[in-house]
Amino acid sequence: MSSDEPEGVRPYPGPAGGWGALRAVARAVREQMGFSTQTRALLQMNQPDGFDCPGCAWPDPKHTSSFEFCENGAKAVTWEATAKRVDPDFFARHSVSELWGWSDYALEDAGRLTTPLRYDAATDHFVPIGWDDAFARIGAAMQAMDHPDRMEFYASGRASNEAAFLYQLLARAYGTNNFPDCSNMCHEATSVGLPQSIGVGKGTVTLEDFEHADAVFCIGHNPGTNHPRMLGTLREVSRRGAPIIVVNPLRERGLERFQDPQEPVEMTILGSTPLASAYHLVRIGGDAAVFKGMMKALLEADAVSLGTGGDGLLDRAFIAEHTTGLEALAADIANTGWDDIERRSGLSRAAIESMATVYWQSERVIVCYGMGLTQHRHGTENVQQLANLMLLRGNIGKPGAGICPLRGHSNVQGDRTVGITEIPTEAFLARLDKAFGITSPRKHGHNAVEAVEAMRDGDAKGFIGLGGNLAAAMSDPDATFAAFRKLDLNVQICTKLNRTCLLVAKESIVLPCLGRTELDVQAEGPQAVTVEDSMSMVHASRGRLKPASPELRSEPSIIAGIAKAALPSVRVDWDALVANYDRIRDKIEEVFPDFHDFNRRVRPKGGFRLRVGASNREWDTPDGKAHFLVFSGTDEDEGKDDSPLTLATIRSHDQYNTTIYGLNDRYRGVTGRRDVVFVNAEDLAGLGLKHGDRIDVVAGPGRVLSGQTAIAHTISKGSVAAYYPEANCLIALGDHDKRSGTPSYKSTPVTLRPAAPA
Ligand SMILES: Nc1nc2c(c(=O)[nH]1)N[C@H]1C(S)=C(S)[C@@H](COP(=O)(O)OP(=O)(O)OC[C@H]3O[C@@H](n4cnc5c(=O)[nH]c(N)nc54)[C@H](O)[C@@H]3O)O[C@H]1N2
Ligand SMILES: Nc1nc2c(c(=O)[nH]1)N[C@H]1C(S)=C(S)[C@@H](COP(=O)(O)OP(=O)(O)OC[C@H]3O[C@@H](n4cnc5c(=O)[nH]c(N)nc54)[C@H](O)[C@@H]3O)O[C@H]1N2
Ligand SMILES: [Mo]
Repeated sequence: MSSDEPEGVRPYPGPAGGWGALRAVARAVREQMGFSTQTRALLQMNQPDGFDCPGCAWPDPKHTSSFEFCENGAKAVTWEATAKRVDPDFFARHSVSELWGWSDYALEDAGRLTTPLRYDAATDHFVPIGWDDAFARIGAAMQAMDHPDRMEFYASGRASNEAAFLYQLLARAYGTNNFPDCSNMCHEATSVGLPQSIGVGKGTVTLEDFEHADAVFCIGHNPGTNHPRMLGTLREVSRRGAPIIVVNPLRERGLERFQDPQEPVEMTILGSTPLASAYHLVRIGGDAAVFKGMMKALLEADAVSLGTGGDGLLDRAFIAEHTTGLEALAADIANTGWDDIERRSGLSRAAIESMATVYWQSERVIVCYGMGLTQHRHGTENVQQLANLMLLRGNIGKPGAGICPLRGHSNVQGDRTVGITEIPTEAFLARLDKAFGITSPRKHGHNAVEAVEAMRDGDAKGFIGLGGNLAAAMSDPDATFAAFRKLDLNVQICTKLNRTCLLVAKESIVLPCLGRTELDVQAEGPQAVTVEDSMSMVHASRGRLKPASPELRSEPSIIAGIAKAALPSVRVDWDALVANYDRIRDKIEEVFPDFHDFNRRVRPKGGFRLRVGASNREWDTPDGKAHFLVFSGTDEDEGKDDSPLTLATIRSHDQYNTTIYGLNDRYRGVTGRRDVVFVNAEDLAGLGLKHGDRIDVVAGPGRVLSGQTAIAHTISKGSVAAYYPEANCLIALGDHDKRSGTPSYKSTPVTLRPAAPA
């Protein structure tokens, strides 16, 4: 290590994966589980008869055991299957005020919850409470609300289809569509943007399409950390010689080189496979400019081809048969100047033309994308410009081509499919009402930002969290924490203690639930749940481990318990549904025709794929066509990127959203700390700062992240990155995509200044 490197900072020389990943798996098992007999059961992960990995939503059709090989899957699983416990004794020792001072890492690392808890304001401690008492208190508080819209029903994307379906039934039978959920902070721009373009808010590809793609574009996502099993797929693409083009402000090792731990030869000769064939360091917030630039280059090259007697480069037959709106799009692209495109994207015209050339020289193209596209003020339009680009050459609905949004939580897509949405359609509500003999409310409800605003303004008084940690995940902790503290009721259904549990209300109850890995036995025997991955594949998941405590209940059974207490007059046989989840699946099938024959089709290994119209060139839009949509200009952050520096919040290699597993970010060369900010070396020098300086990041009055260490990193000029959730204090609650409500976590204008002496 060179002597002037800051502590814990040293460039990482190796490929992604490799022995580093295997060592990390071993460490995760040792630190969380010791030498318990449970560890062998972990090898059931993603086995035909085992449980679905809670780590990410990347598909795994071969169902080969990836526990030993997927480092971050192993971290997710060992974190849940930990031998550590927070039991009544723990809560007797530590007051809530004391726990509030603990870090997010320490709170969750303390272990699994073992018993229902109620906050006792007189002593400032959580105290154990029986399940029936807990349900009765929640039911009474819900009944005391003067309107059903006073309640917010939050969900995080780990909940199974069965739990999510019962949860939306509970809320709608109660009388509200207030469903803030993690998706609102994640791929909402996809869920809102793509239906207008192509009639469905999901990805259009299957894993098999990657075997046939002539080129793959990876835009604004970091698979080495967040979707590690995808590296195996990209490796195959690269080995076939198909180009992989990356657009990302940071150089991410997981997009550059991969050593596959499942490949003995690669491992023993220390070889690795290069991934990206071209890596474009775009400016944060420059993607709309990149897409429009690629379309401009394509349209220009198309005109040249036609002018010289060629057939042109657009798929004209596809466009004529399947789309509308090309003229308006072409006019807008013609109006968008190269100088504007270059300035916003931070990339040269030549670089963008080179991407366009790969694009049109390839018959079949897949574009993958993540939070780098969606978490902007115009995230929705960003996604739509990407769809335009794909439609120009008919790259949707043919083998080897399509759009591939990298979903977040392992079942976030499934939760949406089975009704967790604040903007339900009439057709769905009508079927739900018929299936259960209820009358669902028609008024649309709150998304995540709106829910916190309603709590802040006193319009919402009760909150139930089906998993997740909304208070820590949302922007603007000052505003968000204050909003939670005003509640009458805060109920958290979770596996571990987190910050949202500690924001106590008049009545605060924590209900500990089974995790994905654990055996779930109900009145009629052991149960399986189902989940839907990023590619619309639905399959079963069965936990095998002994539950962390005999008192834990499953999410469906907890939801049923709340429902029975809160809604005594609603005539749903909750007990029968929970006794055998087949009955919940029968009801899902009744409400959602796409799940026809659900129980039979989900039994075989691998499950089945839900219909995605666009994959078959069936466009579920009002006029049955795919739409080219115009986004004027290139400013995807509305004036914000006129600021010299723009900050994106990102995930380290040792975290799962607000869950911090450890303090290393191996591929970015950071060890034992998270108080770092990645900056371009020229930008640092321009500010008179050096690599290793202590700095404050300032986003506006009262919005300061202080005492960070500046790291000179391979990041585009004008771009700065820091870790989420620490940097959430820089982002205002009102700063979000107006169309989808997605907070613009990836585009905060900031300035850097030397930190005040400690
Ligand atoms: N181990 C692990 N796995 C996870 C998660 C986790 O926290 N840990 N989280 C899960 C969830 S909920 C989600 S949503 C996904 C998140 O998966 P990703 O989308 O990969 O997550 P991020 O780390 O937020 O950011 C992704 C990338 O966007 C780039 N970026 C930032 N701004 C821009 C921009 O303006 N343009 C472009 N082109 N790129 C930009 C960053 O450099 C970074 O490489 O992963 C899921 N899987
Ligand atoms: N600045 C910034 N903020 C962001 C983002 C960003 O990129 N930058 N990303 C956003 C994104 S993409 C997302 S998805 C959100 C994530 O927001 P959330 O989904 O709300 O947060 P998580 O950190 O995933 O939730 C962790 C908690 O879930 C509970 N849990 C874990 N497993 C289970 C289970 O099986 N059942 C139940 N009931 N509970 C369980 C545990 O108690 C744990 O504390 O954050 C968003 N916030
Ligand atoms: Mo997410």
